[in-house]
Amino acid sequence: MYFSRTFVVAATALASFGRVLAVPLESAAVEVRQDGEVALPDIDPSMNPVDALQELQSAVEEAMSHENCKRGPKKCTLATARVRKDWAVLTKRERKDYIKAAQCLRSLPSKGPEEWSAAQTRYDDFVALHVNLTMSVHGSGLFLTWHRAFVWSYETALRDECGYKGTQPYWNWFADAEDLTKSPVFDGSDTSLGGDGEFVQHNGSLGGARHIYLPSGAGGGCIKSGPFKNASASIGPFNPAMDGLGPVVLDLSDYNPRCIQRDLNSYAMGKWYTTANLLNVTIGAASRTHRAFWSEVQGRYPDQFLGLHTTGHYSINGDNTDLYSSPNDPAFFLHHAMFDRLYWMHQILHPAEAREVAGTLTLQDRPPSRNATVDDVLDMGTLGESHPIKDMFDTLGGDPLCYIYL
Ligand SMILES: [Cu+2]
Repeated sequence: MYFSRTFVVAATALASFGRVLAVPLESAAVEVRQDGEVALPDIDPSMNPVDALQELQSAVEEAMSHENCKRGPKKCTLATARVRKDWAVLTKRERKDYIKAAQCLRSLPSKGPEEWSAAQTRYDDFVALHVNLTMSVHGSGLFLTWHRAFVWSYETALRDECGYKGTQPYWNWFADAEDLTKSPVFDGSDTSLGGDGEFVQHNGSLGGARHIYLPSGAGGGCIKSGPFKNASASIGPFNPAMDGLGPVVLDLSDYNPRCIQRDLNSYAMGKWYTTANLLNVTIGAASRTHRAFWSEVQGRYPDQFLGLHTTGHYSINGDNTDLYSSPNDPAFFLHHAMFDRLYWMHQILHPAEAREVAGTLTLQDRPPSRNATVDDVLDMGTLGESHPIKDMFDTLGGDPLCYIYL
């Protein structure tokens, strides 16, 4: 269903009905009330995760259409918003344009501060800022919105600095839960972000702050095929969880040229990218409050639950298991766009929770710090404008965000 058509249908419905609106969909029904409360869709938990996600997307589009009717004239509208899409539905031409822009950013010189001398390229500036802020933008009240701003800045840099005309695509985890090597993102073709790493014998990874053992896949070494074959990094690693990845460096002045490593890990995909885990954080128990969502998507490591965010990192594995320098892998941004899509879905389905913040200013509140507030500024360094958290809640807010997911 195209968004614009949904919007027209919804606008007509809103004009002709009263306080409560019920809009029938093909397979799920979502009821939207004018007071901003969204009645959640009823989705069969035995459905496969790809179909369940599609049902959620339909419900989100319906809810967003109703919300859009109430907006006055705005800088950002559904007609002007960047539409972020699944990598799998992009044309070959669109994928190649994105790959070309990402490679362009990896060839432009760094604009970063001198003390981060390991950063050679403009792409490295993204890695360096992420490294520098790691302890405040993970497991904290900044986690969701900082990463939203980070992906927005990356998408904007691709456009403004590398002439990219498209939008930031996402990697649909759930479509690849059975075999990651067949994913259009990772199949190693010339329209992928490169394939698996070369096989290197190693003993798996210790994920979730070393609570969760993940067996090795068939890779472990440098990316062996596709546009990012043997792609290199200059920064890190600092704290990789894959066995054998290293040696580690100490800081951002430590220039460490090497290849990016991967070990595509279908074990993690199959175990955690399930319908139950998807529904839990979107319409289930862990979706009821922002805090519950924020907490659950980050995993419950001592319970052997990696969570939807970390699972993506450990499915790509290799350099992606390093909490600090994981953005070295260009697939980071497709993973984080999908994660941001999940947050976006949660916000639209739970509008009363959409502008809430949970957590403090430090990773799992270590060292103890005050609660984050909507006025805390999300530092983007040289990557783009820094905005307060409150500017990052509404992806159609227009200052600066203006995008949706399809
Ligand atoms: Cu991160």
